[in-house]
Amino acid sequence: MASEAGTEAEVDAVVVGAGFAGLYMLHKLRDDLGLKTRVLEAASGVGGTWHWNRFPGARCDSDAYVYCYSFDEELLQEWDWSGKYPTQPEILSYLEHVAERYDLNKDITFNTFVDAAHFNSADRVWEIQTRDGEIVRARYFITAIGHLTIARYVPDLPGLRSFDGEWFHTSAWPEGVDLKGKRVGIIGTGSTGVQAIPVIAEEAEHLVVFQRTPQYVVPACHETVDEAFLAEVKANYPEIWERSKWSAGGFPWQHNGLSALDVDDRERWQVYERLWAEGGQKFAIGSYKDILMDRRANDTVSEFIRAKVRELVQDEDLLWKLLPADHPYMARRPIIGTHYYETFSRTNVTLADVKHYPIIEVTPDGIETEEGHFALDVIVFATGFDALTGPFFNIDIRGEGGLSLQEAWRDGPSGYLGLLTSGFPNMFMITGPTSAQGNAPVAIEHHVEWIADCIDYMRQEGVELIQPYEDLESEWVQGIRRRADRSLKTLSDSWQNGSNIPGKPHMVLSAPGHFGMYRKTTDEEAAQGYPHFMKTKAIVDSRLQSSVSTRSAQ
Ligand code: NA7
Repeated sequence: MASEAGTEAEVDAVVVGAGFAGLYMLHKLRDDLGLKTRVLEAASGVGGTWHWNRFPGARCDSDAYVYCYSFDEELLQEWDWSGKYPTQPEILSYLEHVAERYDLNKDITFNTFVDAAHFNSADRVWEIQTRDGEIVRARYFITAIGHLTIARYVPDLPGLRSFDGEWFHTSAWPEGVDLKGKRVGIIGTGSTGVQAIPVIAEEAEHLVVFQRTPQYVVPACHETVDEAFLAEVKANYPEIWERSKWSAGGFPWQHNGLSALDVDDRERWQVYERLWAEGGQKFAIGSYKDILMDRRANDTVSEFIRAKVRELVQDEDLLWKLLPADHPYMARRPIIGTHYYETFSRTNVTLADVKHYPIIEVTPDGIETEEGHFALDVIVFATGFDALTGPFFNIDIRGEGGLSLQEAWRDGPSGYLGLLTSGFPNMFMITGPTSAQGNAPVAIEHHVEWIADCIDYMRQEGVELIQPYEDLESEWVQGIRRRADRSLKTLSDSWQNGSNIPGKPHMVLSAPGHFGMYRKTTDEEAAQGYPHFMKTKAIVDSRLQSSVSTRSAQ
């Protein structure tokens, strides 16, 4: 389907984005509810984050067997993952397979950037405008825009324009880049930098890593999949999903229910050793219940990782730079890596500590820091994203009375359950701000199914518009802030609390806590007929030309 400049089209629902979220949303709305649905996607193909993030070393860091859809047992049985953490091309192939299997591509318009989405109060529709000038009118406007990926952050470094070499962001990796024989600089050591650094070090003539904050990096222990394990998983999928969906983080495992402070040092150390040997994100959420909430409990695990770093890094100067000390483990999104610390011992790798010796400027032939000049042919920005709100603000979204979303969220994003926000009726958000996050496909499936059920309810009950009551939404957001303040999530600058972007309001952007509890809350909301939402029905009597909004008892 091609965009036609200056035309108008009417559908039931517009979904923006064709990643994990958009593909499943299209399938639900079109194939289960029978709605005329159109997906608009900026990229040339499906995949969302897995379309864009093509940097060397890109792979997911959730275990593959739960980093997929669960809604169709046949799909689960027919797809085989090659390893514990599949690479970007493999995940992209999976999503392409899904799009083909459910015949989704025919309702997706690719290469189409959405510039604006305005709510037309008179007609009670959203008017979604593409960069090509097409306007699509829809009753339901669903943002499946991801919370990272598209809103790339490149710091405004003086002199960048003067650089004679190539530079790019990791999520906009150009085709055909050859780093062989090049002097490469990479800025950033988040999940992306940690994945890219060991792989680029293998290829480049020399790699300079510009590190601002030393990270806690747990070994991924990536391996090709054990056939017997895969067979066991496939035989037990229903139970694995049940556990994952009601767990704290969307995985089939949980913490052991104990406080890290209730056991002796030896026992605790053994638990951490076992999880470290197993590797992966299980280390972060499979030990004690209070490592994210209690600083003293957290100290035990933070110190364990520091002890491991001391074992892995022999050189004193390197160790001093790499040892994470200025924030507790888990105050940021946990990172897993492969040969990360070991890479810094290579003779073709230099670690530049830009916390103590900040970058002064980019020069035509490299980067000047307070420590000295680093000559470079290529600069890679692994500097992250304007997370959660950035993808929304890329679109000129206007709700009731022309209110812009950017203005409404000036002091920080809002939303009730992270699924809808007041003043923007029928604008549904998948993994939007103030929702609970976790293993992404699990969160996405939940949000998609909740939204589809809500739209189904609206159609059955004759509800034309739905939006949260402002005061109840505000209570939800305050609750997030209170819970975030009690956790360790505010103790480090990161994209999770908005502090990675200059000028962005600081607040924890997602609902902290237990994903299964969040699911329970959202399910109850639906079962009770959406009591926290204002529902506007059409008046059948045309003489009244009006509407009825209802508020049920809370
Ligand atoms: P992150 O986790 O936001 O990491 C960005 C990195 O870039 C981080 O190490 C930053 O340093 C660094 N950074 C940002 N600006 C600068 C400047 N001006 N100078 C030096 N260093 C800078 O992004 P990722 O892409 O790695 O990961 C994002 C998520 O994607 C990840 O959590 C997964 O969910 C997938 P800092 O550490 O803040 O000092």
